[in-house]
Amino acid sequence: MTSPAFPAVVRVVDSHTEGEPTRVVVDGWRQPAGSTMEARRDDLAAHWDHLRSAVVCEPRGHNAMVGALLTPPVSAGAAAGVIFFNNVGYLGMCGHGTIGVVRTLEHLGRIQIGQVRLDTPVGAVSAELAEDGSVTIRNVPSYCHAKDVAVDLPGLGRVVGDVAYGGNWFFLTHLEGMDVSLGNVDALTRVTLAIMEALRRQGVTGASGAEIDHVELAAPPARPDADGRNFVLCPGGAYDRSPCGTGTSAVMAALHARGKLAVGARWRQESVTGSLFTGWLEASEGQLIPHIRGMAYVTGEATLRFDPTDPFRAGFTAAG
Ligand code: PYC
Repeated sequence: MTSPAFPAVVRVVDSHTEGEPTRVVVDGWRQPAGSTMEARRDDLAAHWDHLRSAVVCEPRGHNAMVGALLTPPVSAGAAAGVIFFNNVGYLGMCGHGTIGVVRTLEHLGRIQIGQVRLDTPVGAVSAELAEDGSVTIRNVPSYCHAKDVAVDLPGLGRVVGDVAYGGNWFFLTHLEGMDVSLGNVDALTRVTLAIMEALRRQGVTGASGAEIDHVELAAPPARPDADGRNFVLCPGGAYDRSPCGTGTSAVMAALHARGKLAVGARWRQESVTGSLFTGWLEASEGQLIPHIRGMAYVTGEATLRFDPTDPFRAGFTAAG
């Protein structure tokens, strides 16, 4: 067996968006082949998956780290393409990651205050970087696919929730009396993993059989300036430290489908860490376009090395 190829070094810029980390690859990683972002993501998965795990998993990263590979754009007017990935695979879109990418591009001097468009495997997203450093993303169209879907958890009983799309597929539910706080993340992780397994066992999917790979629990807010608090389990078993951009998009689409959130009305989503995104829906050509506003902060720049004698140079994760 030939060992996988590694570049000499990969340069990254780290940031966090309302608590959730993003590691943007800015140099060193050979560009994936393909003329669409989907084809490029598939090329990465087929030929460079060892680099995905090397960059975001231990010992260089950890299970909650989301990576973002910048590529040349595929559509006119876009500043760059971006492929998001995590400890187990690839994300269609990533809201907190997009906010992190925008702040990183500003940090690198590649963009200024104002509008920027990025291509992703699930479509183009635009973002506005404001003077105060906040970033507002205009996400891909979102919708509620199915309401009141029941899943049975062994030993825990029946859980009912909505299946909604916000750039990734979500099962949105709440568990009466569940403490949605940082002190309870082990129990929250256990129960949301059980829900994820039950969805798979019972064949509950998004549109066209798409896998539901995020589970979101809603709870009353702890902050006086928030409308709801959440706990979001991501693919790979880590929880989102931010309020989750694609999750907030899915929640707003589901609330709208229930007549509980009007187009344009603000939805202030608090995370399990107490951070906040502000979102709203725009109606455009029969579709609901979520807008999500939050803050990201650059936390570091690093040059990653891949010693050929290192047995862990491709990274490792307990999740995969
Ligand atoms: O902000 O959309 C998001 C996200 C997805 C997974 C982690 N963060």
